[in-house]
Amino acid sequence: MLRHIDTIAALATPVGTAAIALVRISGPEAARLVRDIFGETPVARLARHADYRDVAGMLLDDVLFTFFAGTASYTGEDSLEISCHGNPYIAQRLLEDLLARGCRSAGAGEFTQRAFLNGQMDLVQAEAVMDLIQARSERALMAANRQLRGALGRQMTVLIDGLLLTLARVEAYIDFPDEDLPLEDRALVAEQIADVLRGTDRLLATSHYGEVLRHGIKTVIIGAPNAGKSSLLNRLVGRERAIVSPEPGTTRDFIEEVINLGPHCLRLIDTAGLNPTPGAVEKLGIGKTFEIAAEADLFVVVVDVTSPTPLLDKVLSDRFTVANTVVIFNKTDIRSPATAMTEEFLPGLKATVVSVSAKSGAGLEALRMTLAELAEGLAPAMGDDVVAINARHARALGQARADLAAAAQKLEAGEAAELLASDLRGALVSLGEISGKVDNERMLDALFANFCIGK
Ligand SMILES: Nc1nc2c(ncn2[C@@H]2O[C@H](COP(=O)(O)OP(=O)(O)O)[C@@H](O)[C@H]2O)c(=O)[nH]1
Ligand SMILES: [Mg+2]
Repeated sequence: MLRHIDTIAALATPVGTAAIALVRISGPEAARLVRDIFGETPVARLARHADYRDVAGMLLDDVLFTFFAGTASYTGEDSLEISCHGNPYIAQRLLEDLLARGCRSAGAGEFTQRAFLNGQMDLVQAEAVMDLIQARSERALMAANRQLRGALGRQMTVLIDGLLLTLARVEAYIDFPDEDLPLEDRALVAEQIADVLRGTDRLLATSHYGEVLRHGIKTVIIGAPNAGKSSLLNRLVGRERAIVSPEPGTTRDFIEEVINLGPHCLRLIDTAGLNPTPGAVEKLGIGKTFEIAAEADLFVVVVDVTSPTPLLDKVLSDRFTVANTVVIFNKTDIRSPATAMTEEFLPGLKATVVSVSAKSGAGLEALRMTLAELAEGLAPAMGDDVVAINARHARALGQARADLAAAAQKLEAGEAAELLASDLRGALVSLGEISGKVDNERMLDALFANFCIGK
């Protein structure tokens, strides 16, 4: 086990927003600090009520502290948690006092980094902690909890074990250069490699959903100028977020807001209206609309029923499907939509149509339900052990995939076992990086730097 010689301290709660603040300390000096500050012999996992006096003897606060011994702590080393009153000034004074007593300020994610380095969790679980802190929807929370409890780790173990078995079989022939891999072994190895490839692909296929869970479902609101896109965004967000104006072309920049619908989190993006004869600034906005639409998960197409809508550009409408698009007939407080309207404006599109009035709020609930259903459809059907990988996992899996494919090809071409083994070993290294069998210190530092201070 790695030993950290310094003891770190940090505030683990948001400053100034809570009644109680938690100051966290981890490292070899934790037990001494209990004795020095509170004059008590540390007893593990026992909450103690005490006065906090600084080194100069000044009474700072009335606190609750808990000591955690050795591996029975989050970080895997002696730790101390002090709950003080949630006054940023008090918390600051406590932290300053702890520094005066020999602690050092913790870096971002340093507690979790220590937990990882001390073997309390693997890298995938450490990332799950970050996902938990940042989860904005029930689905994201569920996925993070599953990952924290080892769901992805288990699937990685299956892949790695399969690959180790294959490698062992191939390596057995390396020492006998005269002997080729016998035909029956060849078939078996080919089958095993294909198996690992399938597993790798299954995980890689969750990458986009992972993105959706971590950052929200990218939902773009598009339509002609003045169709009521900004009004609709405001309705869905529940406040006046975007400027609404009778003057067409008001929204030139992009307004992004996060909303929750049932267990889902949507990132709503209000775009510049698709004006067929735009001015210069408007043109820039429209270009950006196309860029955003190219990566969108869901489309909300707004049609103003009171005025003819220009046909949407084919580049856009080609991306619309029943599964990703809802067509809104807006301003129904003024006029009822003609039934032939969708066919007229979006020929051939079989998407759900919802009539609303962004002005009165009529139809908004139906729209929310439709959006929630579309969001539900984005989740991969994977049963209980659903995992959703992140960008780092996807990179490593992609590398492993390339090595595995190369190995399969070499096997097919009858190349030497040694060359085959080298590819398989490469794949093994890449898969190992996911749970953290890595010696790349810089990569680890970068990863934990994404955490917040105190975690
Ligand atoms: N009567 C009525 N007016 C609406 C409705 N939705 C939007 N408007 C009006 O239409 C104009 C353009 O709305 P806005 O949301 O800025 O449209 P955008 O250009 O598509 O973002 C504004 O004057 C809104 O008040 C609606 O449902 N009913
Ligand atoms: Mg607008």
